[in-house]
Amino acid sequence: MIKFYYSTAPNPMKVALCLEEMGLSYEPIPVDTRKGDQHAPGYLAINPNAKVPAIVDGKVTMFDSNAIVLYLAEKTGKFLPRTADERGPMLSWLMFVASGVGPFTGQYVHFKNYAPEKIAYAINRYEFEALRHWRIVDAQLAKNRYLLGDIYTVVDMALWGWARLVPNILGEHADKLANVKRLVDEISARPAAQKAVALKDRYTFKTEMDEEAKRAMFPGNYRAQAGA
Ligand SMILES: N[C@@H](CCC(=O)N[C@@H](CS)C(=O)NCC(=O)O)C(=O)O
Repeated sequence: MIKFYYSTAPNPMKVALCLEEMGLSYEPIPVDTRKGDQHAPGYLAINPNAKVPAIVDGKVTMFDSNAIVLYLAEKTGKFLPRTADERGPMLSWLMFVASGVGPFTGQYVHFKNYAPEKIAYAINRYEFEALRHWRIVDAQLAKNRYLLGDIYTVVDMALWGWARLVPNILGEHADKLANVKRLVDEISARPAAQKAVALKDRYTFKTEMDEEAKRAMFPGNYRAQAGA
């Protein structure tokens, strides 16, 4: 049984969707990042990056969501492209989600909602870059039902983690991303997605963004006090 270290945040949710879509049995283990569970020595031995998700599958220990989804697809042989020629584009889109869509959207959320000072330059840069990435995704989905064409793959699952939050994050800009919305609606209606979302009912994660949560999630803000 795969041990799945999760919260309900975007990166763990893409792995939850994959586990459910692939019919893999797993034990969900909550990591309450607003309480600082990600910094516990036992968890750092699994994920030295102190983030969620992570998995332990027998002798295999993994962190970083997009690496995990690719591992699960290759392990099961499911939700992969059909031909060797399609593997290249699959890697491009998966890495684009991993290194572009997710981080720029995440930084936009950070500077807009959580940064202790509202820095117009940072908010503008990350809003622009997040939107630019989502428009590229939307254009690809205007041409194709799924990111890789006519088949639903792990790349769509990786995108869904963030895509389901686009209306909350991008506000009125989301209205112009009709193809992203179409894909999210389709995936979210799948039984696997509903089971993934239902993970939120198994454990009550801390919601307050209080001092403890800020210290756990934004340790860089406390460098002077820590002497780091
Ligand atoms: N590149 C990592 C990023 C993981 C990540 O940033 N996870 C967030 C939740 S979406 C997290 O653990 N946040 C808590 C923290 O930063 O302390 C991945 O894709 O798994």
